Amino acid sequence: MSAEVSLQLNPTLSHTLCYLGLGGNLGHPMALFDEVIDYFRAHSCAKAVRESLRFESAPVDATGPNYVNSVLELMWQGNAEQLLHTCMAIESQLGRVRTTRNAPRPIDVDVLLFGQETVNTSQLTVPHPRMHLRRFVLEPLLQLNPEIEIPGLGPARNHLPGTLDQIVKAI
Ligand code: PH2
Ligand code: MG
Ligand code: MG
Repeated sequence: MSAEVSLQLNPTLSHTLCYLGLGGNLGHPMALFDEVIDYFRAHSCAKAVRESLRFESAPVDATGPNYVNSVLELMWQGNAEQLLHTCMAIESQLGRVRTTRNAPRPIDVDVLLFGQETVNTSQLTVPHPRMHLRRFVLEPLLQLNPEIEIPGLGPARNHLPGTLDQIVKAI
């Protein structure tokens, strides 16, 4: 049996508690969020998938229609790069075409936290470098886990007061 096959069959390979940021401001983001959740619930490397409430907010550092945002919590069996590639795969499956940075998009799936690991590769930075500055991330994240820590930045809840000038509305 190849190493890859034996790894896939090993039920004890540990899972990591991860948080993903969902966002979208074109078309029907709510319907696409449902599809992202179905996709992760059906994925053999994911378990215990939970979504926060959804929030509407004005674009931050961007232009265009208001965004819908939420956070997904899941246990992921694999590494951070595999999770990133899975997020990118579902984004393109749902019709995301990358143009310019922060351009309006139907769906954005970002890796916010991968356990308490930090990742710095050309493709991926974890924790997400701006998550502690964005109320549309902190509100849903703290709803799922009020005690969550951001590696290097301490408890996420300590960063919320600095974002309260950003208006978010639960929908
Ligand atoms: N995403 C961005 C830029 N600005 N603003 C809001 N409100 N929500 C987002 O998801 C968002 C944003 C780039 O990913
Ligand atoms: Mg993204
Ligand atoms: Mg993003």
